[in-house]
Amino acid sequence: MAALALAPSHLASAAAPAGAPLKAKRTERFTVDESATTYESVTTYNNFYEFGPSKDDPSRLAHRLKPRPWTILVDGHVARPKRYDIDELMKLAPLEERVYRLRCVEGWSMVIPWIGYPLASLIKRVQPTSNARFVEFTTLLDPDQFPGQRTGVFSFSSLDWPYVEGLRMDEALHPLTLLTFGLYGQVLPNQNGAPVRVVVPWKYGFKSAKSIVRIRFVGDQPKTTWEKAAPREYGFYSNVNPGVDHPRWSQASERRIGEFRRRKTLMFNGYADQVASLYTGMDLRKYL
Ligand SMILES: Nc1nc2c(c(=O)[nH]1)N[C@H]1C(S)=C(S)[C@@H](COP(=O)(O)O)O[C@H]1N2
Ligand SMILES: [Mo]
Repeated sequence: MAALALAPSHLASAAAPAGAPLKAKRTERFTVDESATTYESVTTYNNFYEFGPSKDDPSRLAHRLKPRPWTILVDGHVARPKRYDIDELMKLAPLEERVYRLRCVEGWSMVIPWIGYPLASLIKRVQPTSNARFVEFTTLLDPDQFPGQRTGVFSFSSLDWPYVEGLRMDEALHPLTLLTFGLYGQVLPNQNGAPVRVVVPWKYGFKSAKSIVRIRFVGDQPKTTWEKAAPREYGFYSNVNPGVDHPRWSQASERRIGEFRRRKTLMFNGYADQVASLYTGMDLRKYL
C-alpha cells in the first residue's frame, strides 16, 4: 500500500511530532484494499472534544495529555477484576496491524493503519460473569490535561464529562473490535486517543472511545455521552447505515479525506459480511 510505504517521509514532514515506533505484524484478513489516509490528515483532522470542538484543537493541544504513567481499571461483572498498567496491558496479546475504514457520523471518512489486539483477548482474561451484558468505556476526566472539560470554555452546550461509550457484549467480543495502542507504526499520538482506545470499524467513529481509563462490564445498556446529548441523533448502536439518515443530513454518502468526489457509504461501513448477523431481527431504524 503506497501510503504505508511512504509513512517515514510523512513522519518526517508531518506537523505532529513522530512518536516512538511500535512493531506489529500486518493481519491481511483485517486489511482493506484501499489506500490509507495520509499520516498528516490522520493526526491533524481529529474529533476529540476533550481538547475542543475544532478539528485542529486535538493536535494543537495534544501535548497537554500525559499518557504515562497510566492505568486502566477493568471491573464490574467479571471474575477477575484488575487495574492494569498500560505497559502490561499492551503485552497481553500479540500486536497486529489492521487497516480499517473509519466513518464519522459527520459524513467524512478515512482509512487508518491501527495497531492493537482484539478486545476479546482482554475480555477472556477477566472472565465476565453471566450478568455482564454490556461493556462500558470511560475516558480520562482531567480538566488540566483536557481544556475542553473546563466549564464555560465553549459557547456551544458542553458534553457531560467524562466521555462514556459502550458496546453490547457480542459486539465487544467481535474479532473486528480492536483495543488500540498505535497507528502508522508508532504509539498512538495523543490526539488519536493515547495511550489506549477502542476501534469499532462498523460503527460511527464516536463509538470508538479514546484515552480509556476504565472498562466496566455491566448488566444494563450504558448511558453514553452522545446519546445523552442528543438521543434522536446519536443512538447507542450507531451502526454505519447509508439507509438511515441523521435527522439533519443524509448518511448515503461520505467524503473520504484526501479525495475529491464523495463515495457511497457502505452498510456497516463495508463490514456487513462480518457483522450483519449480530443484528438479525433487529429494526436498525428503531435501534439506531
Ligand atoms: N473521548 C473521546 N473519544 C472520541 C471522541 C471524543 O470527542 N472524545 N470523538 C469520537 C469521534 S466523533 C471520532 S470520528 C473518532 C475520531 O478518531 P480519530 O481522531 O483518531 O480519527 O474518535 C471518537 N472518540
Ligand atoms: Mo465522529
